[in-house]
Amino acid sequence: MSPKRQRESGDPGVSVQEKPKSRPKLEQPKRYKVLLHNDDYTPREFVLQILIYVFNKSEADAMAIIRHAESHGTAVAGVYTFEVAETKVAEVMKVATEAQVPLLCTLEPE
Ligand code: TYC
Repeated sequence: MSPKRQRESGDPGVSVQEKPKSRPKLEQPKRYKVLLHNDDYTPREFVLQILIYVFNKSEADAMAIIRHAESHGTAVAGVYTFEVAETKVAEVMKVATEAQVPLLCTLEPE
């Protein structure tokens, strides 16, 4: 006998899951700031290219971030989920190491 016919005949053999009244509350994933640390040796042009190509900033936004890092010591290059933030940090540290500049990039919870 098909499940449909069983239900029509009042046979409780097939149970139908009731729709939940409300969705379970899903936590928003924690976000992390990726910080660029100022130093006296990394060329501005190098930091500018990183902000444009790794963090997808416009040239004007990138320059504002550089100025912020230079006057405050650090600046937020972007805010991401942990995995994305970690990947950005690794990318920056890789190109900085390859270019032999002391640029430091870290992450911290938002
Ligand atoms: N202060 C560096 C210079 O004058 C440029 C720079 C900016 C380096 C921001 C790092 O996070 C940084 N060449």
